Amino acid sequence: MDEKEKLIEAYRAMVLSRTLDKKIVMSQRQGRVGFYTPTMGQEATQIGVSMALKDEDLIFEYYRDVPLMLHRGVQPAAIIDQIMGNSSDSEKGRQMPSHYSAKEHNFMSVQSPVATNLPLAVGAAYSLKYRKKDGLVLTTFGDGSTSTPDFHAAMNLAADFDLPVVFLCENNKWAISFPVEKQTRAEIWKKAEGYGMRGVKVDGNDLLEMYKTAKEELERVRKDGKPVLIEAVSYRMGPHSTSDDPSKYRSDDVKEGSDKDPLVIAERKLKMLNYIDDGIIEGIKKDAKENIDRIFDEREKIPPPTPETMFQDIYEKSNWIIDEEKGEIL
Ligand SMILES: Cc1ncc(C[n+]2csc(CCOP(=O)(O)OP(=O)(O)O)c2C)c(N)n1
Ligand SMILES: [Mg+2]
Repeated sequence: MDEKEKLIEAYRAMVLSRTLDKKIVMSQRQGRVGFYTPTMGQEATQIGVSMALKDEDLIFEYYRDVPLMLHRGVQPAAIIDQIMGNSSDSEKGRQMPSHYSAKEHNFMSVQSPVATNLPLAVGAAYSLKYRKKDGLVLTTFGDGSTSTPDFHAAMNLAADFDLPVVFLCENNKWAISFPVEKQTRAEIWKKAEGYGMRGVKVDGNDLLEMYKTAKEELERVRKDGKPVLIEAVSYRMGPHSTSDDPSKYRSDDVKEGSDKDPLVIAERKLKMLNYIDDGIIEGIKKDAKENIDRIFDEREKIPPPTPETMFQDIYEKSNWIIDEEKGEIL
């Protein structure tokens, strides 16, 4: 795929995830979905990095990474199934919504305590190095997650052991209602130096900038096997979750369709390159809307997991304890 096709495909994934995001939020307001963590505003950050990944790479993502997952080939149906916790859900309805995984695309499962994915990513990178395997490990997290012991432990170990980890901080300026200015006195990318690691800051609202930086940085990690911290500055355009009301604590909203919207920035730049025009944009948006509406309606009809599934995946073979419990419940 040449660069032009790659960028158009990335733009298509941005539109798809924006469309899916809005559909899920709207459905939650209609009582059709329990809970969800919206991704609007972080599409360019995630897809720009995804464009620089290879199939063999391992990803320890966090709850806001739907655009990254969609761009890497996870189907919208799988995201909807997880949110609904239906019988097709990869987590069998046992996880909170927005706690995805996708084994076939090397996405590990999302954990609720923030930044706990970081030490796991470092462990996986150690394993890659020990077994002399190709590939790198990408781990993603928010600005607020840098205030955890896990961030420190993971950064230090990855640098000290020279491990191929890409730490992608998706700085969306907020940790629920807590602004990044109050979260830390230092710029996040600069913290890398304290661990003896390379750190870079990039405009996470700009797909082309994000891709350029990710390409350079990931190539470097593949070559020298050393970690990097990328701080991608974007903006959480929606609420923290569907249970949050940001009007209670902030007024500096970036409106959808405004100059700061990553989708608008991508459209402007891709038009300047003559890669897309208004007709193509309209077609991509129409296709996304039709597809997501159709898929959502289909997935909504899937029944919840049956009670039997509760007893699966506990032991390889059933035993008397499981059998006894089954007898009480089923
Ligand atoms: C260790 C831990 N502390 C607190 C929480 C509650 N919590 C859930 S999400 C969140 C905000 C995280 O903000 P950030 O890392 O910036 O990610 P964002 O949600 O903005 O993408 C908090 C405090 C948690 N899940 N885990
Ligand atoms: Mg944040």
